[in-house]
Amino acid sequence: MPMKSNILRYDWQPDEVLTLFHLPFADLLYRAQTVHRQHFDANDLQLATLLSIKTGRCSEDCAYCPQSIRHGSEVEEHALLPLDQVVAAARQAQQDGAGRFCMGAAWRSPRARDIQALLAMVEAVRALGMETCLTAGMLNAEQARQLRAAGLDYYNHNIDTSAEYYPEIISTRTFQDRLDTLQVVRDSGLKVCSGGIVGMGETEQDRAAMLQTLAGLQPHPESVPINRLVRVAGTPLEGADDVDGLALVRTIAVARILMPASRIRLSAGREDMEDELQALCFLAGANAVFYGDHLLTTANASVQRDRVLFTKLGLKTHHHLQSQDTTHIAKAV
Ligand code: SAM
Ligand code: DTB
Ligand code: SF4
Repeated sequence: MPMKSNILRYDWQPDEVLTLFHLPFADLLYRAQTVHRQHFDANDLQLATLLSIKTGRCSEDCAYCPQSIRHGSEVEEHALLPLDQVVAAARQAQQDGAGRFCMGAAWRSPRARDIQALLAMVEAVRALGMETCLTAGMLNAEQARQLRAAGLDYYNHNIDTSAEYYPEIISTRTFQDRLDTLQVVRDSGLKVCSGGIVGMGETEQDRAAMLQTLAGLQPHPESVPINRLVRVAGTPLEGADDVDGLALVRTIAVARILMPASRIRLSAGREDMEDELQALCFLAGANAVFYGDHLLTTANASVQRDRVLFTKLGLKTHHHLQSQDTTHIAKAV
């Protein structure tokens, strides 16, 4: 395969993506590192802190998720948080060094009155000088437009897995519903954050197909979270098999090669990863993480531990405001 370094492609074919997955490990990492360094400072790590602004009692049946009302997981349920609590959490995240604040709500989609409250949260967090991200389920065009106008930078909406495997994981909505919301988000001028999960019993072919779908979006999602399944008691996937760490590294490397100018986020699952595995993920092209002691309902690698790790690896974690976004540079070449 020729090295098409600076050209962003949207037409990766399944056999090409699988060929990448099957490269010798050193060749795959070299290739991922090479494109990574063409588009980013390879020692730079973007930090985003998550807050669950509405927790539990979700009508959807996503097999991985402890917040579904259909599963027996125990989560600390709460309705939409008041504005002051959200702003206080954002301020704390900023003091801890996060540049982006991601608000997550356990909804199939927001209702009209929820949107008003969300707009106020976005405005207040943006006013702190942080980048804002929201994940709140399916959106219509008007909702996306309003959120954009309030200063929302990113909307997260994961495709989670391949189109083929999706019905095994979620029955209450379709893969096409996900793609439709991603299109609405893109059309509104919001930046797109979309990725998926490894460790749900999917095949390598499913991982390849998931990445191919993401890389077929034009433009590519600016952020691509790769989560390793957090197996939560009470969910149908609580007993899922372990994911081979090197298979996770390969998934990240292929994501980096397919979407060279996107932030690839090593997302859920870091709490029980050794430093060495995380370092390999960064070498493979991951250049963003969730930072903070909690994800949404589960624990993240602690801030204290992360600070030690980032120092050991010499990672630079200064704030990334919009002006430092390099996507436009990549597109211009
Ligand atoms: N309800 C909205 C939705 O589904 O789009 C937003 C919140 S939902 C919790 C956001 C994402 O978190 C999911 O799409 C999934 O990728 C990820 N996620 C949820 N539970 C997870 C788990 N146990 N392990 C890894 N990722 C998980
Ligand atoms: C993403 O891809 N992962 C985050 C964020 N986007 C919203 C969520 C991870 C959730 C892990 C399980 C939990 O804490 O509930
Ligand atoms: Fe609800 Fe989102 Fe969890 Fe699915 S992933 S059950 S939509 S909170």
